Amino acid sequence: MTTPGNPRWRQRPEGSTWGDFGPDDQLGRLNLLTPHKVKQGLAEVHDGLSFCLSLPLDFPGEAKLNPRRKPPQLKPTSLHGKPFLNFPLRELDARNTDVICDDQVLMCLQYSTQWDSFAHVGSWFDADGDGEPEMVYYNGYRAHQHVKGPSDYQFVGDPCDGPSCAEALGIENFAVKAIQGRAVLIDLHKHFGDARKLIDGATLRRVLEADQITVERGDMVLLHTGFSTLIVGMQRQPDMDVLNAACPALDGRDPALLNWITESGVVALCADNYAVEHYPAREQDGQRPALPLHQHCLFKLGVPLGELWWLHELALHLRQTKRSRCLLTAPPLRLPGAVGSPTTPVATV
Ligand code: UVW
Repeated sequence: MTTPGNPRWRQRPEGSTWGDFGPDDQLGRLNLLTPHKVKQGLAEVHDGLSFCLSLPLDFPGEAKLNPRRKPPQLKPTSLHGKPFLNFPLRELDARNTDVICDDQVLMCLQYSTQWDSFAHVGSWFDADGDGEPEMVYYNGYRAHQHVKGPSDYQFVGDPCDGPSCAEALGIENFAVKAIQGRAVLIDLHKHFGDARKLIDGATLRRVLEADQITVERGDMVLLHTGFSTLIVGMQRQPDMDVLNAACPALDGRDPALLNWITESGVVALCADNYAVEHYPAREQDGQRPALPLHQHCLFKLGVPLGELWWLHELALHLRQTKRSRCLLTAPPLRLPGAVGSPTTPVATV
């Protein structure tokens, strides 16, 4: 589709929402979290019970799920070579009675329970209509111009180290929006158990029908697959032979599934598994995204993805009470320029 007038793009990817929420939009479907949707979420609070939907952030353990992502490392802050942990303040003034602890963390922002921002996955696409594709992200924001890193892989031979910053589409935009509204839990684990099963559009529709679940425009979706429950049982020593063949995962190569995401008006997809979608995706010849559901959600539609959430207890409760909806409150860190973030989501029922 060609739409003149946007400073960043003249044509947008087929099936995308670029420009629909405004020329400079950076929130995508989060725009659908209106006061009405927050009130709908609040109307789901019957029992006053709250559920923490985060794993301990040092799970899954080791660097096996993704070798780039290492477990968090905590250590004290220090001054003049003195670590401030169990630090008696009388070291500074003999009259002080206080004892101080103060720490810092080195952490991969997408190691554990997390949100992907729209700067997490972009694509080669001819946004300016000159016949040549360029590296762009949601709503035409550009690699290097808006999403900045230390290396330009087109021109620099050797990648180099250095800082990065998403000057547009950073995760802080989601934090300011606050991410609160109604969520619907789809219990795939209840239907398919611990074995890997690719969930295509037809299968998803059958589950929704069997469980009498309706996803309405502006709802967030929680996908309970059982994957995080296995991870917790592995006690920070993930067994990849088991995990690679475990639990249901969305089939990002299925056009009917992608079409359901488009048509349903879902605001965010949050799963208790590694990538929401089955990864690596099913083989497909020719040029194609390696992460087709990420491309559809993060690049085209502006649908945030939540990964490695802890849904076990919430799913059990909803199963017992024959419900599927809750109030979900899940802001990421307000960390300017980051492309992903840990989150401690809370479901209230
Ligand atoms: C993959 O890397 C497969 O997914 P993500 O980066 O979103 O965790």
